[in-house]
Amino acid sequence: MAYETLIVEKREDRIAVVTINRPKVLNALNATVIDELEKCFKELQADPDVGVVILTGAGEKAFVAGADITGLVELDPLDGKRFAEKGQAVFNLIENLGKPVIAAINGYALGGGCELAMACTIRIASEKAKLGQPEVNLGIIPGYGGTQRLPRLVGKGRAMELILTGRMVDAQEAYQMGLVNKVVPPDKLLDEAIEMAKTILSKGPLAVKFAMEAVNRGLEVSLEDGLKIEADLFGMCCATEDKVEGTKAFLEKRKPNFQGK
Ligand code: CO8
Repeated sequence: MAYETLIVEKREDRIAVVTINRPKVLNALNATVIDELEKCFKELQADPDVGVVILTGAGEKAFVAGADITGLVELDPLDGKRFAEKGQAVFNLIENLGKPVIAAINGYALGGGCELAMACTIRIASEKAKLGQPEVNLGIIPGYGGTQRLPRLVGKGRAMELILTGRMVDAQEAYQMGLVNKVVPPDKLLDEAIEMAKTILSKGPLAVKFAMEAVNRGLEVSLEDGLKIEADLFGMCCATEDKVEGTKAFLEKRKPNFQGK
C-alpha cells in the first residue's frame, strides 16, 4: 500500500523499515500520520513475511518532533480527548504488535515522538538524538502515553522531572536513565537496528512473541499474577515444534531451524 506520510520498505530478510516522512516539519504527527501508522502497522502485523519492524524518521534532524502543533491550536476539550485516545490506541497497537518494533531514533524525539519511541519494543539512538516531553511549554500534558510509559521506563522521579520541566536529554543521558537501549554513531544507526533485528529473527519466533506478551502483560499486574501469565506462556512454548527443534538442536550441537510453529 502507498502512503502519503510514510515510506515502507519490506526487505527480503523479513525486516520492514517504516520511515515517517514529513522532514520539513521534523516529522510532526498530524491526523494523517496517525491514521497511516495504524493502517501500516495492521498490515505489517498480518504479513507473514515480516518478522521485525524498524521505525525511524526521514531527514537528518528528527525522529519525530511531536504532535503537529498547528493542529493543537484550535483543539477543544472533546476533540483533545478524542485525538489523545486515537493516538493512544495506535501506539498500543505498536506496543502489542506481536512482533518486535525497534525505534531507530535519528534525531529529535519530542512529545508525541518520545511517546512513539517508548511504545516501541526497543530503542536505539543516534549520538545526535535528543529526547523529551516538552508539552508543559505549550500548556498541555503528554497525551500519547508519556505520563504512563515514561515512569515505567525510567522510574517515577525522573519521569516527573522530565515531564514537569520539559527538559530535553541527549542520547547519552537517555541511555543512562534506561530510556534508550543503545547509543551509536549516526551513520551506524540503521545498520545497528538491522543487526539487532537479525539477531532476534534467528531465535524461536513464537518464543519471541510469547516473551514480549509476558513482559507487557506482566508489567500491568501483581507479581503473583505476572508469574501466572509467565507459566501459562511457558506451557504454550512447550506445545510448539520450535521448542522441540531448539532443544534438540542444542543437544545435537547444531543451529536450530525454527519454523515458527
Ligand atoms: N509541530 C509542527 N511543526 C513543527 C514541530 C511540531 N511539533 N516541530 C517542528 N516543527 C516545524 C517548525 O515550525 C519549522 O517549520 P518552519 O520551517 O515552517 O518554520 C520546522 O519544523 C523546523 O523546525 P525549527 O525551525 O523549529 O528547527 P530548530 O532546529 O530551530 O528546533 C526543535 C528544533 C527544538 C525540535 C523545535 O522545532 C521544537 O521545539 N519543536 C516543537 C517540539 C515540541 O514542542 N513537541 C511537542 C509537541 S506537543 C505533543 O507532542 C503532544 C502529544 C500528544 C497529543 C495528544 C492529542 C493530539
